[in-house]
Amino acid sequence: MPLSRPGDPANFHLLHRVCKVVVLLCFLHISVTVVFYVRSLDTRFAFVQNQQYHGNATQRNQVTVTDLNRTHEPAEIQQQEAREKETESGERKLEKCPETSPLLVGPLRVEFNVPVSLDQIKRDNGDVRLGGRFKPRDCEAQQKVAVIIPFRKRDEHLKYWLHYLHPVLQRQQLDYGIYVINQDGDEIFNRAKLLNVGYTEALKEYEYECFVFSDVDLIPMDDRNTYRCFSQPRHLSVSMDKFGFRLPYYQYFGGVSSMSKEQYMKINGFPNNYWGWGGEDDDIYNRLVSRGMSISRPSGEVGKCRMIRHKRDDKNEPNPQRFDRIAHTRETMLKDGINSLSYRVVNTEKFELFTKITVDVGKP
Ligand SMILES: *[C@@H]1O[C@H](CO)[C@@H](O)[C@H](O)[C@H]1NC(C)=O
Ligand SMILES: *[C@@H]1O[C@H](CO)[C@@H](O)[C@H](O)[C@H]1NC(C)=O
Ligand SMILES: [Mn+2]
Repeated sequence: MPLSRPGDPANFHLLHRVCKVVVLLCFLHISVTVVFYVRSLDTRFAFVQNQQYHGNATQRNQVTVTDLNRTHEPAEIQQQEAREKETESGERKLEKCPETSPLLVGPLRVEFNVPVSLDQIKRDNGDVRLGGRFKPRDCEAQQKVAVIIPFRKRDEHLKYWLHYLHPVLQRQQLDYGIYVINQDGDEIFNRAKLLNVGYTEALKEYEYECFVFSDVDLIPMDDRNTYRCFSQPRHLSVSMDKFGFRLPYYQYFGGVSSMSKEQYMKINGFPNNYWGWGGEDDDIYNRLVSRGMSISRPSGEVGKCRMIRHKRDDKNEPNPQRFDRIAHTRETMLKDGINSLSYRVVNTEKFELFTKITVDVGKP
């Protein structure tokens, strides 16, 4: 085959085609950049949008979450821990656990048709200590995590939760404790206030640096969805079966979420005056955004989870004031939150698999 020389028309033709491809690639690159830029604007101005709608989820665009893989690494937390370690008087200095636990197995089978027994769960989780505490034996956990579960009369759900979550949290090599915050009495339910109580009570017990807030009926379907904190507040229940394994709307922050102590303090904790169902999670979202934070999420695949089907509880009717409330988060958050929290602990019980704190949170 004769080699073509530079001036050859065939050669020129080839060059032409190469140029075309390059231009096409550039165009593709720009489009992708623009799409991502618009997406980030969307997050930043979501606060405003949020105030403009009075319907909820169902009317809004559904967002697939496969492209929301923004795993912000908790650099500050790690650095701080490293510093703390230096100053420790080291008797038994364990090495830090790896950033990603080698014990993870990925997707999990989650079912609610076979009943589980507490005795069996205890036998399966022999390393869990009184009050639902655990830390890895062979390494020092990356984070100390308090898991807070707002609760009332859902013992069946709690059993499933303990059955599925204890093994997962242990494989994630966390230094964790489980706090079930039980609303005393039969007044209307107040989820966010119970979360504030959980935060406060857990901190009295141990130097937790990360808080995971979880509904009792939500079970992750993949153990790579680590129940810990990130450099931004994290939404963990991103693809629930209830919503067809999608986010119901981009600003959704309900179900399971996590926040470091610093992130939580930055927003003055959660609102105390959302009585009944709905809106409190949107209020929390507004708080985050108004303090310049954004949501971090696992991918839609890793963030899959199942909700135990149930009827709406008594005394948890939709809160008619919720739309009005979330429209004023920016003003109310300064005086309503962890700085205005008041409650009375009725009873603290240490069970083998969890700590149950029964609390009187008052009424509207
Ligand atoms: C998400 O990010 C991690 C770490 O960068 C990567 O290993 C993983 O493959 C990504 N997953 C998806 C679905 O993009
Ligand atoms: C909107 O719906 C979501 C999902 O059901 C819920 O968590 C949230 O509280 C609702 N917000 C309002 C304002 O009703
Ligand atoms: Mn539910």
